Amino acid sequence: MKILVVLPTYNEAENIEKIISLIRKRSVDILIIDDNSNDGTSEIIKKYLTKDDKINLIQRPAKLGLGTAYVTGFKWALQRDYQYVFEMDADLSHDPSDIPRFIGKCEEGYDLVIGSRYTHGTISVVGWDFRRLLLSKFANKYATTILGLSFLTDVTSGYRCYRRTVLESIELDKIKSNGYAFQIEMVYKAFKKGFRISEIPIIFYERNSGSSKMDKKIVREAALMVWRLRFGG
Ligand SMILES: Nc1nc2c(ncn2[C@@H]2O[C@H](COP(=O)(O)OP(=O)(O)OP(=O)(O)O)[C@@H](O)[C@H]2O)c(=O)[nH]1
Ligand SMILES: [Mg+2]
Repeated sequence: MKILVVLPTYNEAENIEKIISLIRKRSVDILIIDDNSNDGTSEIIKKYLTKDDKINLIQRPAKLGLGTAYVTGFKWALQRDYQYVFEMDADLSHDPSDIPRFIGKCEEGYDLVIGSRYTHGTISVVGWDFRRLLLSKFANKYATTILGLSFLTDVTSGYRCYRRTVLESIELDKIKSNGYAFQIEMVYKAFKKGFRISEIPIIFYERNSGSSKMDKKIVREAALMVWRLRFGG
């Protein structure tokens, strides 16, 4: 079974070695999409490229956003024979030892499995203040209610596993959003196409090192995008 983790990076020099080694322990391939990080991230990655042919790198000329990074990675995966494609953050917020549980859930017959921080009414986030938690919980409630996805608890989660057929069916060039909105848009499109979607519980650890790329613009984009998706704009 061929599995790929797409790992977008922007200034993750402090985290990249650790995350690469944790993922490779799981014997899955990695594709890193680095957006011209200026902290030496790509130089570190290049050391691995010569040693391990399961690690791949696409370098883009500038910070072009998370959404287009994933679309680039998905297309790369589809040109090859990967059956499952993961999204994962490079800042150690997502634990690669969860990978087998995602695959197990897919094997039960699900096409998209989301790693949720909020299953069964619990909150498994380490390191967020109350404001950030509230924003995330509210964003999820808002999006799932408007889009008819109330059977899901975490549609903004960036830790997930797609069966190949999902990525083949979604018109990746038509994806409009980039930040959190990208995660919501992908689940909604998979749902609209009739794919089976499920969640597994994960623990999310807020980054210890490096800097956040979250900002108000990303939140605004998500709030508006939900309505565009709902009314097909
Ligand atoms: N290639 C690429 N990667 C990005 C871009 N923006 C963010 N990333 C990466 O996407 C992942 C998630 O970004 P984060 O900055 O952690 O965003 P977040 O998780 O919403 O916010 P934090 O609270 O800071 O963790 C990380 O691996 C980033 O390095 C981008 O424009 N291009
Ligand atoms: Mg993060």
